[in-house]
Amino acid sequence: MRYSAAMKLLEGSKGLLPLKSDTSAGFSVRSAKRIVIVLTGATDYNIEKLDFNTSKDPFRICMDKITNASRYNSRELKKIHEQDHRQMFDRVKFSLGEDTNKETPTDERLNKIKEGGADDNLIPVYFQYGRYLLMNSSRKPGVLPANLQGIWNDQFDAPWNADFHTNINLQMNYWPAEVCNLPETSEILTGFMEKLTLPGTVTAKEMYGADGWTLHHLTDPFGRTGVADGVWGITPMDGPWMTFPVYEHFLFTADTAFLKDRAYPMLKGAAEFVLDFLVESPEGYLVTNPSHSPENNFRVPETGEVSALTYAATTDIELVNALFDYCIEAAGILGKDKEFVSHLLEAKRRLPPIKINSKGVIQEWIKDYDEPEPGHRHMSHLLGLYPMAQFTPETPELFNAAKATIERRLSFGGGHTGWSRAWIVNLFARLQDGEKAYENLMGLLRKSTLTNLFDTHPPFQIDGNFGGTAGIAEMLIQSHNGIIRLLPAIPEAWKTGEVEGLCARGGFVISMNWDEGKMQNAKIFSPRGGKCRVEYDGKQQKISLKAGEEKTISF
Ligand code: FUC
Repeated sequence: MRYSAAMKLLEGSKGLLPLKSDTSAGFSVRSAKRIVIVLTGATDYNIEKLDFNTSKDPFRICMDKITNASRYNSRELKKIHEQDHRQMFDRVKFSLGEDTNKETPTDERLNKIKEGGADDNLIPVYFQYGRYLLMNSSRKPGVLPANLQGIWNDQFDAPWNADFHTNINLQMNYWPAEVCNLPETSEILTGFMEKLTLPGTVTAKEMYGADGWTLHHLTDPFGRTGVADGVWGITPMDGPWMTFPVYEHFLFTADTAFLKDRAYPMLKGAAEFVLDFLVESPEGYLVTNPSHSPENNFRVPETGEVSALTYAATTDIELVNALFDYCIEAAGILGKDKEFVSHLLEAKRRLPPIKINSKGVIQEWIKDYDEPEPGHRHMSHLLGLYPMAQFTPETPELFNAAKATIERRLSFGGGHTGWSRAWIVNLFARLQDGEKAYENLMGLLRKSTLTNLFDTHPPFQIDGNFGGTAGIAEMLIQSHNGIIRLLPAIPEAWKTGEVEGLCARGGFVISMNWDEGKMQNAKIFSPRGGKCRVEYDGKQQKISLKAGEEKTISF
C-alpha cells in the first residue's frame, strides 16, 4: 500500500508556506497568535475493488486536495463544512428543557456527572454528537463504513486494527442510522456489504460447501470473510446478522425499489447459506454447527473444561429466526420466491426453541451450561430483545427472562466496556424501563466516556457513542412489531422535552413535546404515504397519511 500525507500553513503570522512533501518535513511558527493548518492524507486504496490500485498516486491526491482547500480562508472553509453537513444534521432537534449550562465547557459538564452530579441537558449534546460522528464517518459516497474508531483513529497500529468487528460492533455503529434520520449513512454500509457478498460466496462454498454467502466475526477494507482471530472467529452467522441493518433501511424508508434491488438479494443469499449450513442435531433439531455465543465460554459438564464451541448457541437460533422472518416478509412484499419461502418455513419449524434456564434467565447455549464469566460483556442471547424484537410484552416469559438476564449480567460486573453498557441502555429501553435505561446511560457517561465525549472501551472505541445515541432514541420512540410507541421509556428526570424528526419503521417522521412527563403535542409525517398504529401511555390510534401529509396526533 502506498500512502501520503500533506499539510500547509494556511493562515498565520508568516503567511502561506510552501507544501513540504516528504514525511520528515515540517515548519516552525514563531510569535503567531493564531495559525490555521490544512492537512490531508490519501492512499492508493480502491474501494470499488476492495484492493489497491497502483495507478493511483496518493501524493498527487493530497496535493490536489490541499490546493483546492487553499483557495479559501478558514472562515470560508468552516462555512463550506457547515453547509455540507447541516442539512442532514438539522433534521433532528432534541432538548430536555432549557440548557442553562450551554456556556460551560463540555469536559466540566461531564466531570460533574462523573462526580455524581446531574446535568441532563448534556444528554441532547451527547445524542447529537453521536449523530455528528456517524454522519462524518459514513456520509459521502465512496467511503468505507464507520470502523471501530470512526475516522478518528490516531494510531499507526490501531486497537483491533481499526477494523470492522461484525459480532456486535459494526452493527452497533449503525443502530442510530435510521431512527436518527441519517439514512445516507446506512447506504454506505449497504454498498460495502454488497461488495463483501462476492468473497463471502467463496467462503461459503470453500469452507462449508454451501450456497449463498457469509462472513465471520470481523472484516476489513480488503473484504475478508473467512475466519480470523482463532476460536472467536468461528462464527459464520455474522454474515446473516450483517444483513439486518440493510433490511432496517427498507423497514424505515419503505423503499421497495431498495428492497428489490439491494436488500432482498443480500438477505436471500444469506438465507441460502444458512439453509445449507444447518444440520440435524442429536435431538432432531436443525442447528448451526460449529457455533459459539460471541466471545463467551462455558464449562463442559463432563470434564469441567472451559470451551467456546458447541452447536446452536441461542444467538444463532435468534439470528436464523430473524433472517428467515425478514426473507419471508420481503418475498411476500415483492411477490416472489414461493418455493424458497416454503423451504424457510419448513426449516424454521425445526429450529430449537429459546429456553429459560435453571437460573430463570435466557439460556445462552443449547444446554444449561455453567458460565465461568457471568458478567461477560457480550449479551448475544439477548439479540432477540434488541435490536430484534422476538421478546416482547406479548411473550411475557421470555420478556421477563430477558430482564433477569441483563440484571444477572450487571450483578456480576457486566456492561464494563463502553459498547456493552450502551447495548444495556437499548435493552432496558426495549423492556420499557426508563429508569434502568437512564441509570445505565449515566453509567455510560460516568465510566465509559472520555472528556471529549468519545466512548471508551477502554481504549477509545466509537461503537459506544453510536449505541448510546441509539439508546436515547429508543427511550423516546420505538417502532418494532407494527406499532409506533411514543415516549416508551423516558425516566422521571426527563420531565420536559421536545424532539423533532425521529424516524419510525414504515416510513414515518415523528415530532413531539412533553411537559411534566405528559405528552403535549405529537405530529407524524409521511413522505411516501402509509398507515400505522401509534401508541402513547397504553392508548393506541390508527393513522392514515397521504404522501407528504402531516397529522397532529392527540391522545
Ligand atoms: C469485540 C469485543 C471486544 C472489542 C472488539 C473490538 O470482539 O468483544 O470487547 O470491542 O470487538
